[in-house]
Amino acid sequence: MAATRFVRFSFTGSPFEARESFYTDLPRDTSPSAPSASPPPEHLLPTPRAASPRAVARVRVDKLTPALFQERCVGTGTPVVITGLFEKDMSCWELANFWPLLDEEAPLQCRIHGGDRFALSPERWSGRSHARRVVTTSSRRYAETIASGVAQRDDLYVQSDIARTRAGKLLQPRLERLARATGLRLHQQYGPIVNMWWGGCGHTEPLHIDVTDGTLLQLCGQKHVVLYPPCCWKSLAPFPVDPGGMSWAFSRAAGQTDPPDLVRFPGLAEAWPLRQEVLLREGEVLFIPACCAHEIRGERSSLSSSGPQHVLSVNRFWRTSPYLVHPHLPEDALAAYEKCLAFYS
Ligand SMILES: O=C(O)CCC(=O)C(=O)O
Repeated sequence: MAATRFVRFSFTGSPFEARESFYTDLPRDTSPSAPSASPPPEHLLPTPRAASPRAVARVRVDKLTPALFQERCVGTGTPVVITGLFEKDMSCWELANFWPLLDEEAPLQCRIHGGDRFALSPERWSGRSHARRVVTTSSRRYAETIASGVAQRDDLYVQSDIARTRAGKLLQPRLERLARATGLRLHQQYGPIVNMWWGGCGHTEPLHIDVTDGTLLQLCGQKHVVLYPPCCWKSLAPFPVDPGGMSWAFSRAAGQTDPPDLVRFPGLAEAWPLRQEVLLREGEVLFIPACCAHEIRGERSSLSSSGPQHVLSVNRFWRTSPYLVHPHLPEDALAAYEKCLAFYS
């Protein structure tokens, strides 16, 4: 979800220069669990007419240094999957073990999208949401709707800051380690947020950007993620700035499949060949750079038993230089960002 609360940061110095993607000398994850099909680094360089989406590189957390990460990933707007942050046993994040780690009675806002692909139909959205409506629930009741299959049937989704819960406290040391390894710094307004994304299998968060760097930690189930380099955002049909309408951080070209609709979205002719795809597995972390558009579908994990399964992740938005955001926003969004959001970088 797009970050919406930021403070102003004034622009000084020279305009930001366009960034190029590269992976060349990131130390790659060569552990036995790393996917053996990863193409060699030179295949990951941008190939504007590539027929199939490019892969996202994987790197072990213990191979990272802040200088390397800042130069190769933050500075270039390059997503990467970070492995090795969690131990192998992820059972505490399974549905039955997880929901009691939240405050049982604390209200959670649950979005009801509807099982008719409403969340992927921007032409049907009205107002400021891609959900039909929002209801209040609790972790216990929501876990029941997942276990009964209702959450999947009606495409329900919960997003909430769980930093103060037992689950959030369990995750803080991992997030601190991630910060030490990457040099990512706490966002001045969000602070140590632990932003939970919780649903049944099959929900898709439609194509959008965040104006901060983000890290998505996959705790249960897996996520299929499509990403576009930050330079593509203007070609991806972003919503215009409209105080009563959908956020300008979302795209009208959500839910595209191959081949994309180039008649309605001619900008996709440029952007589509530059997209990347990754299946984010349990225990992995995806670094999503600011302005890197992403669409994320939750899926059942192939490792799990046949019982009810939920898809659970948390993300954190990090402090981000406006210089990394500025070149990628359309004019109207840039004015809105400067007015109220860049303050909070
Ligand atoms: O996992 C999701 O459903 C959305 C996550 C997201 O948009 C993000 O991490 O920025």
